[in-house]
Amino acid sequence: MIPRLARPALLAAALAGCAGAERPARHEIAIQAFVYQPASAPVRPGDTLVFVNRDAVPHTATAADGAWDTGDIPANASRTVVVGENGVGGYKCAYHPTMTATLTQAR
Ligand SMILES: [Cu+2]
Repeated sequence: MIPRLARPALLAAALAGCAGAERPARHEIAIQAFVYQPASAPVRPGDTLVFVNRDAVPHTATAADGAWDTGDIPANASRTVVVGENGVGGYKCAYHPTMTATLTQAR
């Protein structure tokens, strides 16, 4: 038999394990020197992406398939998007085609 005092700890551990798998995550992606950092981020639907532009010029983060778009991210500003059901794939800056990065399926 499990001692009474152990039960809350076991329950908390079980809930923490569950929450770790399902709670939406927040991913900060910096844009610095015309590069997305990190260039590849593992995400799940419902996760939040925060793009922080540390350059002196505006950028965007625009899905290659057009599914989502931050719109303009002014210098030293940030924009937030929520990952959709089919949110994985490449994205780029609408102004600077060499700026590319990828969202991958988190496991
Ligand atoms: Cu750009």
